[in-house]
Amino acid sequence: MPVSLCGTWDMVSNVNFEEFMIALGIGLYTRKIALKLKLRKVIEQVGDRYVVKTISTFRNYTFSFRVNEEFQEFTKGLDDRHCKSLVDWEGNKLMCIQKGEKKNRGWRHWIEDDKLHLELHCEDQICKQVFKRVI
Ligand code: YOG
Repeated sequence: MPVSLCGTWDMVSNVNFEEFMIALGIGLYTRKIALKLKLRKVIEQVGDRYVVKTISTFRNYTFSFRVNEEFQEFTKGLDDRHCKSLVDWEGNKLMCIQKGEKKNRGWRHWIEDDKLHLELHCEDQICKQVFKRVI
């Protein structure tokens, strides 16, 4: 059983976020706002269902899933696209494939050095975010 991702986590670094947003087709004005945000992740697990909340002063995004069960995801307030999303463990990494209009889209979460790591990818861009535990 991999180490738990559950908890409240605050962003400490965000590398290549702008290029990732460009790959998603996010407009300039929204990108400028988004780049200044310090995101918070709240990850909860109830039974085999996970809830991942991404929280900011600008917008929030909540995604809920069961591991290894395909879901319809609507990325409301992000790029507003519909995807067929599948989350599964890949060793110690929780990984999501988001099938839809954008090629090679998805993310990976894992714990390393007591930090929560997130790699978001879309087309040829990878954004790397690191979060530290709150409390
Ligand atoms: O997380 O899907 O943890 O769902 C990436 C934003 C900015 C909106 C954050 C508000 C992608 C404008 C969510 C951001 C850029 C920019 C706070 C990543 C799109 C639009 C909500 C994500 C996964 C993994 C869980």
